[in-house]
Amino acid sequence: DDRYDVVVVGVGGMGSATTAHLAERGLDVLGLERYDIPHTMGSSHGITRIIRRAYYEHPSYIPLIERAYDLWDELAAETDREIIRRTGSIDAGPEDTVVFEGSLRSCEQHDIPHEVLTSEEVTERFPGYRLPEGYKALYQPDGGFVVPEQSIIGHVETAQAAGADVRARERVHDWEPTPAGGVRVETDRGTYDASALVLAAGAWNYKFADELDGLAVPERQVLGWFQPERPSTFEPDNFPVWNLQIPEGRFYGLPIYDVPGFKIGKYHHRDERVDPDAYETDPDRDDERLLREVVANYFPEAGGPTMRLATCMFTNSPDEHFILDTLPDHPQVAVGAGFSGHGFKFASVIGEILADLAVDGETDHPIDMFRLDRFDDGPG
Ligand code: PYC
Repeated sequence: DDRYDVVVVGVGGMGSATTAHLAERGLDVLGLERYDIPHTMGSSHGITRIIRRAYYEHPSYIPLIERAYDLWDELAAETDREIIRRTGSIDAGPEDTVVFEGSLRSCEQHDIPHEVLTSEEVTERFPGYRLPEGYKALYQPDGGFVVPEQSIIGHVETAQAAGADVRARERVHDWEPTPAGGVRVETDRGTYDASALVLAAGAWNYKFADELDGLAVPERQVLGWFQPERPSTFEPDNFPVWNLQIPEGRFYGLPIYDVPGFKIGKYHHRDERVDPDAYETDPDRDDERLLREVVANYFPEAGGPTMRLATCMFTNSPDEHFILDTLPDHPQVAVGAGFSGHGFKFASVIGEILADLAVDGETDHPIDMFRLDRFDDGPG
């Protein structure tokens, strides 16, 4: 049968969650992925992704992160997979910087348990850290990481168990609205009609909707894993995930998990806007040096041999807040885009929101801040 209630373009973090939510509501849903499920070509790989309630980006994310945590825990219980792991989180920097101050504000406004620690206190509790004197750190005990590959597999299993069709290695060429108010989707294997479409194609989303041109811009990123002197210091039970705002830029990192190395990355690594179909996916020595410098200065016991390097992409919106909406001229098309390097932790709830938008055109979740019309006067 080539007719569906909803077709979802992209079965990565967001698309797999959306497909699962739609299927569990009893809808006939088709999830289409041009690569493998899961794969390493986009923005849904890398083994660990930070999740944190200390949301320095904006307090408006807190209701969404609360729901995301519940949904991750449910998915882990239903699928018996390790999908989320709590390690605590540290958000630190000089006192008057956004990462620390914004995290503190979010925690205070929403009554989230937290502690403010000095650099020395951080090292006493978590010996892998060496923050400069005078820095402020917010510790939040529910922080940790989501395992992206496991979460995609878990969502796809859930979707399939509820009757969804999910297909890898099938590339969507284009879609068009139909006179009846639905959509027709053309792939390299067939044509499908559906009542609604969800664009969850990550870095490729702008190629499916002109409305996203300049609003969901892919950027090359690099991840590094380095071997610590004493691995136990950097294992999940002893080492909280972190975000740091330092003179070198804004960096993040995670404990050893699956790869025998401590993981680190820099936000907006080398400010390289890219075409997701044509960019350098192999990290080079300069990419590595940029990360190693920060390991040496702030996590000096973790600067051993390189264990792994990888690239991935952010897809940035102009204000670095998400884009969650239906297309203005096509209300049957829901879009999740522009997650700007901080979206994966929300994938479980984004799936619920995109399912709402695809079915009802609306959602009860508070997404006013994420609507497309905020850019009506241009991207800036
Ligand atoms: O949102 O904490 C985060 C994060 C870490 C790396 C990229 N984003």
